[in-house]
Amino acid sequence: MQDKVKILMLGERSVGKSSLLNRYIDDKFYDTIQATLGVEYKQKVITNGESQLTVQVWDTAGQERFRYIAPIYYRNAQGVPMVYSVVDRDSFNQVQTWMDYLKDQVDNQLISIILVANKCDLENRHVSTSEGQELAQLYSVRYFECSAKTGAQVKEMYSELIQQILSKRIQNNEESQRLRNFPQDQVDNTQPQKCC
Ligand SMILES: Nc1nc2c(ncn2[C@@H]2O[C@H](COP(=O)(O)OP(=O)(O)OP(=O)(O)O)[C@@H](O)[C@H]2O)c(=O)[nH]1
Ligand SMILES: [Mg+2]
Repeated sequence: MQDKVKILMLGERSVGKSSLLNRYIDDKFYDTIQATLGVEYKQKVITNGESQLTVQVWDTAGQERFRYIAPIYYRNAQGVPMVYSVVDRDSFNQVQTWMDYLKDQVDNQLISIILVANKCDLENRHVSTSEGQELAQLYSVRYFECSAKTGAQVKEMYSELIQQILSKRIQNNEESQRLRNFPQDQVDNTQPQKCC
């Protein structure tokens, strides 16, 4: 059976979620692209060491009117590029809302998140590198500056996310294995002792 990871693109409208996905999956960029309506996905198979991995990237709509469709698609998501645009201050300010929303839908321990500053090819920046780095530190996540247009750091960002997902999966498997192997008498010892 082929192994699979599920990635979910999140962030405000027009920040370039679909464009990052298109760059990663098809290595294409479009100056004119339709806003995403609802949810759709694309996937590709990559070689990971000796095994093959299907990377499924789900794309969501940033427009507010679609926001409440998405939660069922959040389920089983293992990684999220949380995207804002460096030329759109509001999209940066809205990251907090998206993070809160995500945390309401998924188990924090099971999901890997990367903060993505997109459209870095543009010169009229409204959000600086240090502001992005500080926000990433606040959430304890990695920070990438990307451009879907030039392709800068796009592959690297997805690769880092996939590595984080796979490491987390190993950690969680080891943890559940450890708990399964934990001797019953030791489990009982953790119960509070009655004094009388
Ligand atoms: N210069 C530049 N333009 C970009 C970049 N990424 C996306 N764009 C442009 O920004 C616009 C919006 O891109 P989309 O990929 O549709 O944004 P989205 O986040 O998917 O938007 P919704 O589907 O509405 O949520 C399009 O005109 C893209 O061509 C980038 O890295 N650099
Ligand atoms: Mg889109």
